[in-house]
Amino acid sequence: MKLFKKRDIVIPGDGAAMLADSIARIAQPSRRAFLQRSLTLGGLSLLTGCSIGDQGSIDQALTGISRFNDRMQGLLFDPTRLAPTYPDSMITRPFPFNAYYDEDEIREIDGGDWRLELSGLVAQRKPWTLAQLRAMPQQSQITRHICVEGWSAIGKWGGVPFAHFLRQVGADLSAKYVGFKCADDYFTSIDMATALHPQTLMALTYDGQPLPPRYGFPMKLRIPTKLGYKNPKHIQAIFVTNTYPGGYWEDQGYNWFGGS
Ligand SMILES: Nc1nc2c(c(=O)[nH]1)N[C@H]1C(S)=C(S)[C@@H](COP(=O)(O)O)O[C@H]1N2
Ligand SMILES: [Mo]
Repeated sequence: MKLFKKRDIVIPGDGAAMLADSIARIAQPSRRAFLQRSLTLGGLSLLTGCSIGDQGSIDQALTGISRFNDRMQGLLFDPTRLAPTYPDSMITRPFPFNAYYDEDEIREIDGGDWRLELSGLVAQRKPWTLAQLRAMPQQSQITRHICVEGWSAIGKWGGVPFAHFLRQVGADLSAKYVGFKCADDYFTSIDMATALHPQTLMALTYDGQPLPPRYGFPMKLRIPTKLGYKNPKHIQAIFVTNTYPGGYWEDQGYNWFGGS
């Protein structure tokens, strides 16, 4: 495994455990048995061609396993299954801040100057202003955010259903990936099925107020079916592509799918 910056972080769930978990949830016994048979460690090393001789090939094999896990998780993803929602009384106050830097480095973005840029497999690439996004249909939900660093918290986000936005701009909905570039140089990407999930929001508000800088002003993606690092804050650009875009933490070993 590679060394991580700043903090010691464990790959979420570890690939095999996550797969075991997913397998356990599969209803059909025949399919479950097939996966169990094919997902022994030996099987995985055959799949990836891992020779346990040197660090480079182990890294490569682990990356291979993680890509394999991504594909399995993509296959197991149920686009209609909703993440749990909670009552107002369960909101975590104060909601935690987290980023790859400390609070004194939180980016202050001018909402008036800000433009959301679009690129890639999108028909209408005109940049969007904050006012234009605020004029679109909004939805609000109280969901749990789970960070791989070992904490979770319940919060309330409101904004534009991302599926609605992607349709509006004529995104190629058959493309594989949607990528995000953030004002703090963070970046990540998600699978199209998750982008179109009914609870995936372009969040403009937190707890009924415009998103504060700490939580990603002016806009973040709130994806309650995915782990914290797959929820980009301070989004500046969105692109649709069939070329694997990776992500800030994903490129350092975090599992790319990062969700359920
Ligand atoms: N732009 C940006 N987005 C980001 C991050 C970041 O460092 N920069 N960190 C991610 C991680 S690991 C977590 S847990 C959440 C934290 O969001 P919060 O500050 O609203 O709790 O943001 C995610 N999105
Ligand atoms: Mo996180």
